[in-house]
Amino acid sequence: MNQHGSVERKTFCGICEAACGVVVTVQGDEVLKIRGDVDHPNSKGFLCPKGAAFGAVRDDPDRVLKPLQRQPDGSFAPVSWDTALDDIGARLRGIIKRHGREAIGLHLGNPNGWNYGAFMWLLGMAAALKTQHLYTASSVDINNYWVVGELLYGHNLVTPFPDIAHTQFLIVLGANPVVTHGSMMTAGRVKEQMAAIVERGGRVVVIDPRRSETAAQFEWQPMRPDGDPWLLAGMLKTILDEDLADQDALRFQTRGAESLPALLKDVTPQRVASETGIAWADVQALARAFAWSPAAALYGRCGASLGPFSTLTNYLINVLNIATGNLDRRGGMVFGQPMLDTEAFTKLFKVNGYDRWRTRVDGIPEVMGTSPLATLPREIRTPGKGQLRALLIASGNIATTSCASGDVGAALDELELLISLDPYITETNQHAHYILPPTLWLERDGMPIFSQMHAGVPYAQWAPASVAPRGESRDDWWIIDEICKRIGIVPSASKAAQFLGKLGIRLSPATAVDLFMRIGPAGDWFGLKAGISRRKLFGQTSGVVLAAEPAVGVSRKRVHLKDGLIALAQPLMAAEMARMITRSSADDPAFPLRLISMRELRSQNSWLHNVPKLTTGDRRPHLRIHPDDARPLALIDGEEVSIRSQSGEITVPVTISDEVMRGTVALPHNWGHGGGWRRAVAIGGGRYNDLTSNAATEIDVPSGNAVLNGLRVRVAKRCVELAAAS
Ligand SMILES: Nc1nc2c(c(=O)[nH]1)N[C@H]1C(S)=C(S)[C@@H](COP(=O)(O)OP(=O)(O)OC[C@H]3O[C@@H](n4cnc5c(=O)[nH]c(N)nc54)[C@H](O)[C@@H]3O)O[C@H]1N2
Ligand SMILES: Nc1nc2c(c(=O)[nH]1)N[C@H]1C(S)=C(S)[C@@H](COP(=O)(O)OP(=O)(O)OC[C@H]3O[C@@H](n4cnc5c(=O)[nH]c(N)nc54)[C@H](O)[C@@H]3O)O[C@H]1N2
Ligand code: SF4
Ligand SMILES: [Mo]
Repeated sequence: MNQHGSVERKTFCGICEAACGVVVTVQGDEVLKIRGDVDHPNSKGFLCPKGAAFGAVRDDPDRVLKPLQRQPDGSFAPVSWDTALDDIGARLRGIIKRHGREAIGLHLGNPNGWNYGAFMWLLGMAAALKTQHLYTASSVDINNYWVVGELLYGHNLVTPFPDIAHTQFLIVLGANPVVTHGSMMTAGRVKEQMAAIVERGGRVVVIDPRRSETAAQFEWQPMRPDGDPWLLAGMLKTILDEDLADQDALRFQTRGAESLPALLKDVTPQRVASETGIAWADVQALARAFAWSPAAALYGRCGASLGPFSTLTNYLINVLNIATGNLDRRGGMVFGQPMLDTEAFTKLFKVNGYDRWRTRVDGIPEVMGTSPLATLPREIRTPGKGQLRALLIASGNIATTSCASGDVGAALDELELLISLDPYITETNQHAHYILPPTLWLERDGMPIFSQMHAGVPYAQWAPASVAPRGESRDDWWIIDEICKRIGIVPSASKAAQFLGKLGIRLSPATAVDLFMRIGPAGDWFGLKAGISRRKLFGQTSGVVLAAEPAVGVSRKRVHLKDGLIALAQPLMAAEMARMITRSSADDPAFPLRLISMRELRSQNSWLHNVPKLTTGDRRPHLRIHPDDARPLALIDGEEVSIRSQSGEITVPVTISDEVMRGTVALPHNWGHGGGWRRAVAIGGGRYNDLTSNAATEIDVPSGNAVLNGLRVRVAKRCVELAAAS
């Protein structure tokens, strides 16, 4: 404590996957300052504007600090925890009696990735309910990764990431790490690490329809939206045709490599060039450079993950890395080395898997026990056994962030009970019967359950809460536990926990994770080894380095399939390839442009839009359009335009700029707020996902992942569209 009575406490920022180490200056109940922690193994002192401004979220006058109950007139009134929880319990018991446990659903939004307690208790609650109505943000994001992990490596969570600290050639396919700080890779100071690749004589090539902040700093290769699987297929074809594959790697790491030429038999140079907008000679040159590099990594993210063939795209990304000998190589793609062995943990409780059952209404394969968000409105509306009647949403704003957001909002009103755990009244939970206030990451202990899986420097961190919770907020896991108590279930997939729970002994998530971590590869085995435990980590809150770099040469140990061999031959992927080849991708003259999403530095998906410091200037989402596309439409920079898709229409201001390719338009998503976050609502703006579709025919077939990019749209002056409509 210093002379002014303030103390410094270390933890990590719980906003995005970078999980930057932070030092929080606290005086009594107040957060005075948040700065980067130079001692953190990955972030080494880095902090972005969001982490630095987070104190304003904690102190936000619009923050929900008491349980809220919806009144008949639609307004919300504060009630006590007991009143809220008892009434929720009674209503859920009634629903179970009338419709069965399977009528209750759960949705896990993105911030659960930094909330291990909530994450475990929600999965545990779904397991105890034996409900198939488990939804997650992964189905508008990364379900295709989980499917490819299961198919190729035998476990959903095996998702290799680039070893950017050592690579000589990084291909960034549809990702913008300069703004997003990396996803499915926790590479601290990512911008500097990428710049260092070039400084040491290597290359960074960014393949993107937009000259993103990342593309602007490195080599930009423009490509048409949805060109990804075509580009990758063309590159793989080149590598196989020119005998550039690493046969030793294929023999040692894989089985089924002989199936690859047949997979590509209908991929022609002409089609690759027309689908990608990249000359065939350039595709070949890229493939050769990638294969010749001594250490290369092909990394794809949202731009490669939110298109109509996202599982196929992801499969091809993996195959290209494998076939060039870059998987499990220093400077290539590497396996994570987490503090908590999440692969073993999920395996033990049979969470991992694929297509063990299909969704009730649309018959879509489950992914890790979850159903896709695209199906949610139909699961609410379609009568019959298993119809979704009650939903608990934890940190999700799906009436904005899910595909066909307007339809989601409307469907939520048809539920018998909607409960939301969220610090704000959002456009989603304004439909709820109860809004329950959670603590925020500064106010609870933290271990980076998600980020630890893809850490460039494998590390362990577990830090106590930095500051006391505001108001009557409670940890998400506690809220879930209290609800479970009232319906007589123990939120766990573990039989032992179920048994103990019936005796009245309930573990906390901290105890459960600590137990499992201590008997894991990095654990202290209760004193038998020099490893980690929660108590030890609490004493070293900047985090402990587990290894200087991720191990390589471990693929046979890390692959969960027979003999540790990667299964390259995948009939499902051959079927997807055939579907792609036969699908016409000709432009629809009624919707001649392709819309893509855009993330911004001072935003995090649909939130942080109520923080004054992060919302200065004109924060309305502006549509970016190329001058050559704007001219025939007679658009004037800054004017309001209409964007129309097959599914909806929104109005936004336009910015004319050559940062997007001709034929592509880009729009920041997850704006257009409603509810009680007044500043966010006042900013206004069109809601991107009012243009997207949740039709079962408009999602990625194998994974159920939503299609949010490459959307066919037309843009027009407001008056022109209004005249056409009347
Ligand atoms: N500041 C900030 N950081 C964030 C977030 C945020 O909202 N703001 N969100 C977090 C979350 S949840 C995630 S998942 C990550 C996402 O991390 P990233 O994937 O790095 O983020 P995006 O901005 O979605 O990047 C996608 C890129 O793909 C391009 N693109 C669009 N369509 C296509 C296409 O068809 N093909 C190709 N090749 N490219 C395409 C876009 O122009 C964009 O530059 O970011 C996380 N970090
Ligand atoms: N068009 C388009 N749509 C997209 C995307 C895109 O690229 N384009 N990206 C998609 C992606 S990658 C993702 S991950 C999703 C994200 O979408 P969501 O999963 O809906 O996540 P967020 O918008 O990040 O936050 C959801 C809510 O969590 C609340 N919250 C924050 N911290 C806590 C906490 O500690 N506890 C609780 N209980 N609540 C908390 C916030 O107030 C906010 O209301 O959006 C997807 N939507
Ligand atoms: S990069 Fe992500 S984790 Fe780091 S400070 Fe910013 S929001 Fe927080
Ligand atoms: Mo995401």
